[in-house]
Amino acid sequence: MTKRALITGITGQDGSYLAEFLLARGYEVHGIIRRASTFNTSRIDHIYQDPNQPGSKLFLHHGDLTSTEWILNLIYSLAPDELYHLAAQSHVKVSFDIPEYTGDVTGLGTMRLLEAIRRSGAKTRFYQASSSEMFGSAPPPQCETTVFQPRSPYAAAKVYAHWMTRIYREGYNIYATNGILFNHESPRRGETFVTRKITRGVAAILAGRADTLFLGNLNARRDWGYAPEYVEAMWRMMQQDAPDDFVIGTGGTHSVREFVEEAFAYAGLDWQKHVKISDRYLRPLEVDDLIADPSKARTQLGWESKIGFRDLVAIMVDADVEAAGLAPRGRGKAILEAKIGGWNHWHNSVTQLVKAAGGQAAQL
Ligand code: NDP
Ligand code: GDR
Repeated sequence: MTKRALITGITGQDGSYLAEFLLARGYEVHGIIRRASTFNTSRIDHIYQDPNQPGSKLFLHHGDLTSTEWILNLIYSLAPDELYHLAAQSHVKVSFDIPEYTGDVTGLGTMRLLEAIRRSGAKTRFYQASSSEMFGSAPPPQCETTVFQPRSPYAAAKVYAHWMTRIYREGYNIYATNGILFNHESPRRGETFVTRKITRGVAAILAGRADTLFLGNLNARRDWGYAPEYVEAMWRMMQQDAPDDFVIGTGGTHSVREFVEEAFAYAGLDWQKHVKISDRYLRPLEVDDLIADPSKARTQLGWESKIGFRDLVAIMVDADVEAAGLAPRGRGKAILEAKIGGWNHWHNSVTQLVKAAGGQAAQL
């Protein structure tokens, strides 16, 4: 029987990869998009299907996490087998600027969905996009039992959502799983997250369109992985007999400075000639070092990351260089072809990036 999935945040990095992944497995996929005066679907345009055509498997619905009017109806009428809740105000720095909105969307938004499942009585399995940011200042490596010490309004909102997921699991017997994912990146990463900002900056410098890249704290360390692999982990969690919590990451860590060095060196550039520090990108509080201990995911889900740090940098630089209209070095593309199957749609993602490249400002 065809399985039906509902994805919040389908227009984001993870939502777009997850939609591709589920469609490739024969799912009927429903996604929530926000009404906007301009198109906000560039990450999923390549998989769009006309819902009027027989055999369509992808359906989009308008909704916003700040309200409940759409949720109950949708859960009642669709009764999805699996609900992947990925939508959030997901930028940590921005959460210091708009803490109330972040709490509403990232925290309360999760409760609104869980409550709709409870009230509808649907047998929907629920996935919560929890985050390594919840660990905050807890010393690495971090695993499922590490105590959360959040360091931002975003992280605090995620801790609330994480615990509400457990409360609905244990209190109401709802299949509700938390995936505690460490940073994962790709050519589809939002342009204001540091990895993508760096790889776009490298491409703009190579293309002669910029000379300087302004960044904040270069000392922070993160466990960076490749996003398409992480959406497979989400799906694997939802196929377990019982709901649970899982940490997903590579088990390695690198500083922002190392990412900068690697990206510029791969492109044949000297980073010290181009990178400057701006206070604008510093945060009131910082998370210094995150390293996943993904042992549980390895043994229970059979999941392990295949793309390492240097490969990730090469993939992202190649994509942005190609999007800037230049010939990429090609190691990144070759790695994808060798290590990953066909479902990550490299060419489509790059085509969309080329279209989107027209003059977007990366300096938030
Ligand atoms: P993105 O920022 O790329 O995407 C966020 C999605 O949420 C977009 O589709 C966005 O819609 C949607 N959204 C934002 N606000 C609302 C709202 N009020 N109502 C409805 N939809 C909304 O995030 P990622 O894909 O990178 O991450 C997916 C999830 O995983 C997020 O919850 C994030 O916090 C979490 N996470 C991410 C990690 C990472 O490294 N990427 C690591 C750990 C957790 P629109 O396109 O209209 O803006
Ligand atoms: P993060 O990702 O906060 O880890 O949250 P981000 O890429 O924004 O920052 C990573 C580190 O880089 C430092 N940094 C800068 N960051 C940005 N955005 N811009 C800069 O110019 C810059 N210079 C240095 C930051 O201070 C930080 O230490 C991401 C998001 O996807 C969350 O939604 C997710 O939950 C976590 O990853 C896991």
